[in-house]
Amino acid sequence: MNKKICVTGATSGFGKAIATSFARQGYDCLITGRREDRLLALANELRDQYGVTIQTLCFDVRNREAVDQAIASLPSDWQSLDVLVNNAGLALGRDPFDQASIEDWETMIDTNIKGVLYVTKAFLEPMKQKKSGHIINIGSTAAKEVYEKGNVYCATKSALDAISQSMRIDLLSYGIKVTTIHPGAAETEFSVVRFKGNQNQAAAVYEGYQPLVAEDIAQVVSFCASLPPHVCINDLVMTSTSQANSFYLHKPDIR
Ligand code: NDP
Ligand code: 8X3
Repeated sequence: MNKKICVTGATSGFGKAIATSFARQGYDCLITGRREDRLLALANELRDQYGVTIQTLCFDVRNREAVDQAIASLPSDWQSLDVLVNNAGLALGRDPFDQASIEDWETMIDTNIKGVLYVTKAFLEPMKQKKSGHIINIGSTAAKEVYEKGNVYCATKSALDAISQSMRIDLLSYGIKVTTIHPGAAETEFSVVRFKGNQNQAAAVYEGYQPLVAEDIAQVVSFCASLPPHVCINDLVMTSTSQANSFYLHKPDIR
């Protein structure tokens, strides 16, 4: 039987690349997101290309009832995962604290923190029972250094960092691995979402240097999941070679 992975937020960016990488390796994949058309298109593509089984679940991670119902609707073998990648997330706005929108803050808190809690809880019991499983959370360099106008986005990723550490401690006796991967700037739809559709503002984030691409993150997630049962990468920060941390970004093409 193939191993099973669930990737949240697989309709774009990291999630799509992660699902593709694991399907290529022969994993059966459960892919989730809110945009059903994209989920179905990716499912068909991965089935055709890699001959693995793909399940789709369309739900909003902020809606606890929807999360529970969607996961409970799965056949029991799909509820028992080898790997869960909590990837769905977003930033909204890049404004000083006093000017930022409270609605944006609530959306980020509900998605990046509460969404991870809901999804993880819903998949935990079978992992506990079989005393194995790997939870991989997608954090950010924003968790490590708070940057100007990053306020609540940074806070959500910092909270995720703390939650991951706590999961690692509390799930130790069940043999469940918890890995947090903290990427720096990567060119996906992330900035288009953050700047609410403003393509020019989004493109400017990646000008003048080579940012990470989604496949880089997928490669690292795959590596973490490929290690022997007794080895766990706990916390990993990865950036483009042009970036040292949230503050230092070298733009060789811009003088
Ligand atoms: P994208 O915008 O390309 O992808 C985000 C994914 O999250 C989409 O598939 C989207 O699906 C899903 N998503 C967002 N909100 C919800 C929701 N409420 N319910 C369900 N799914 C949701 O961005 P990235 O791939 O770049 O981001 C993936 C993760 O990586 C995020 O957690 C982000 O914070 C983090 N990250 C990104 C970095 C970057 O520079 N790009 C760097 C470090 C971390 P849909 O809209 O269909 O629901
Ligand atoms: C996304 C990277 O630098 O915009 O988490 O916070 S950054």
